[in-house]
Amino acid sequence: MVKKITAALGAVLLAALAACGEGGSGSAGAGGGAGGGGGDDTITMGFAQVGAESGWRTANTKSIQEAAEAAGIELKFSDAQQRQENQIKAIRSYVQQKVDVIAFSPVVETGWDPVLLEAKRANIPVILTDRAIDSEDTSLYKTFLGSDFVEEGKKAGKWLVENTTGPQRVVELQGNTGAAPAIDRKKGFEEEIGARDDIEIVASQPGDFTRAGGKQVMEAFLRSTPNIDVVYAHNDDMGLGAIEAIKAAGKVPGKDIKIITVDAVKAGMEALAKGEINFIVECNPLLGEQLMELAEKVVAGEEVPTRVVTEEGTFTSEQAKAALPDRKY
Ligand code: GYE
Repeated sequence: MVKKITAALGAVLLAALAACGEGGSGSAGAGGGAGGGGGDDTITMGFAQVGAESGWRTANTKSIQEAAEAAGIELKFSDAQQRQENQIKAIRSYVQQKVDVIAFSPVVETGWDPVLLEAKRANIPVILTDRAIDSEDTSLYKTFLGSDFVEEGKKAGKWLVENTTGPQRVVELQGNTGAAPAIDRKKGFEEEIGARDDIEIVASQPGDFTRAGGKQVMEAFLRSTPNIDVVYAHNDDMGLGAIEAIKAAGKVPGKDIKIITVDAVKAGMEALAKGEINFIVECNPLLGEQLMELAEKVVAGEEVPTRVVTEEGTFTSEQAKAALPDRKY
């Protein structure tokens, strides 16, 4: 019974997609029929993911895979293990396979022009999700769906400015070097703490957005940098790694050393509820549904906004306790 309903729903979706395709001029790629037996109008998307470095990324991947399935879009998925050369290879192979649309989350901001030019020449539209690229040629992609990372950094800095008094010595755990969220979260934070001349970033190093990276860098900071008051971590995972290092050094996270992070994934929210993290800026990984909607439009040759910003908030410890029971990731 359930199977039948699912099949019927699938058929309706396919019919709807077919109807969309008819009027439009843009079924550019010849990806139709590539496996899946979905008929000629099934959209095929090649998605080049950054990796599986964090809780955020895991939730993001799941969201994309589930949304593709729900929309009847055939997804070709690759994991670049945080290496740009792997992402470039994946994109190039999607061009060769003549997918209908390519989406990716660029691990770093620069160095994409040549491979995106190949996609453009093959008439395959590209959608950036989550992270932006730094290129003068905005014709290389149709739209960018994701958060405003400068804004996130500002929210983190503002909390520190408004919720502490007296000198604050901050250590910063950055995301991977050259990534949009690492660059922008640093920038936004620095802008806000500029309001107080007694807040100072005394050390700043990349921890690659991983728990192990955050722990390792924090251990080094604790050895080399005296009197640390605050950790600003560009994501929850690095903050969680820092908690381990702080405890191992005999200090109390959230009390002896305050911790501010970005993301608000479940493990981060649990640490916030316990008071081990003091403040989290939300970054929403559930981009799948919006991405599939954009993909359908772009493939049909419809206009889409060049920038779609995700809406998000912030959490204190009390707010984390209230939000946790309904948290999906
Ligand atoms: O904050 C971090 C992940 O690009 C927004 O990447 C994403 C960031 C996220 O590894 O946890």
